[in-house]
Amino acid sequence: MTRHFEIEDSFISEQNQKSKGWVEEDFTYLAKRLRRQNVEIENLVAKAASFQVAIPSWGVGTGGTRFARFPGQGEPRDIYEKLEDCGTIFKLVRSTPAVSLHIPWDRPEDSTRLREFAAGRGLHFDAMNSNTFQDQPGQKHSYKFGSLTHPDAPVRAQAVAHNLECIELGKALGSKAHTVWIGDGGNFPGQQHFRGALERYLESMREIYAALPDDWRIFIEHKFYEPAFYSTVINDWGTSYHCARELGPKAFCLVDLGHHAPNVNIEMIVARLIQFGKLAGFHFNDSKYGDDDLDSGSIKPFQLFLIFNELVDAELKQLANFQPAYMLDQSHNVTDPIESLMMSAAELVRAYVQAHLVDRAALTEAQEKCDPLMALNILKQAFVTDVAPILAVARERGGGAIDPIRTFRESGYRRMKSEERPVRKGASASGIV
Ligand code: RM4
Ligand code: MN
Ligand code: MN
Repeated sequence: MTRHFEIEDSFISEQNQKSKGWVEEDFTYLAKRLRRQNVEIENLVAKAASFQVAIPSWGVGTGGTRFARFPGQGEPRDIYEKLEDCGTIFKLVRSTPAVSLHIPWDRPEDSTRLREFAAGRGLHFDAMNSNTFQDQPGQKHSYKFGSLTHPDAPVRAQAVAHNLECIELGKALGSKAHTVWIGDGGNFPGQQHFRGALERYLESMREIYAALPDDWRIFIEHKFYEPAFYSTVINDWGTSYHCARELGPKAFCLVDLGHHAPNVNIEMIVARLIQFGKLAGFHFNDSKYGDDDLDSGSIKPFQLFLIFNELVDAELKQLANFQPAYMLDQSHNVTDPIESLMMSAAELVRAYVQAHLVDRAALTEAQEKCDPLMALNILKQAFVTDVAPILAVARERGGGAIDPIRTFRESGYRRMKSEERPVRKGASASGIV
């Protein structure tokens, strides 16, 4: 294979030299400030360095809406090129060593080769994702009226078989989890028998669950609407929780931030799932109206912080069954996907570090003394602390970029890729449309 352009480590450290001055100054100042609060900055740097979030293979391609897709220059054309981009993100931000695959969008022809290709870039594979919300060329039965919950047994069997294939592929790739999101639901009142559809879901999922290796987990992803506009079979966390309990100890509930009605208290859903030992993890994104798949932290950063506040509280208390899997699930329609993913990963680390800044003893005291103003104040103090120097130092010490976006732009990566990756005739990038 011809050698493809990569951002060299030496280039990253050259770029870092340019920012070293302000980082050191700001870091020293922040260390002093935090010491006044009895917080040791090095502990927060260690937390920042430990945070990991998976990149979805489909996220590095340009997304689109149901109206149009505006392809970017030099976007990846196959899974190997997608992994190249994931490797670049990892190199610059250091918090994204895992990739989550969507099947069949990114079905590998040769799993061993793909695994080696990924490992060569320091990457491994996180949860698998099945797709029974679209018909694939040559597929026998259509999912137009459902997949795992379809009234016809052969359609359900086909959807189950697809999920089993995902697990098989995942085993070969070293994955340890399988995420199931279905588009099943109804567009009109009366279209579906609500209880019947959920019964069929459980029946199908039991077959999939039975095929899980012992050390795997299965993640149920709920969504309140879309593509079905009247009702969805797995519409909310309550339904998801019921199903996870019915299935057994390897089944957990996954929270995609965009899958709730506007204004829903998502941090509370997170707390409930943690309390019940059934939180699978997250698909991070942000939204204003629905499943907008906007960049994490771009619309409601305080909500993101409050979610991490729950996560960090559980982490510090070392709660049972608390092992959240993190993935970004975004559609980059008007930005460079690499830049969006880098910035989003940093937003998550920011919220995580800020949540570690919450004075938990003081918060408990305010709660016990029924002092809402002080409780809010404690959270706000953590939320408004600018932890940017901590994130920059954690990245730099790990060999990443102090300023990932600027370093990426200066490297000319996208320009080089647009030469290496001329548009293939008739090819359309698969992914969220
Ligand atoms: C869905 C859901 C799934 C994702 C698809 C592409 O809305 O978020 O997780 O795989 O979109
Ligand atoms: Mn999702
Ligand atoms: Mn979604």
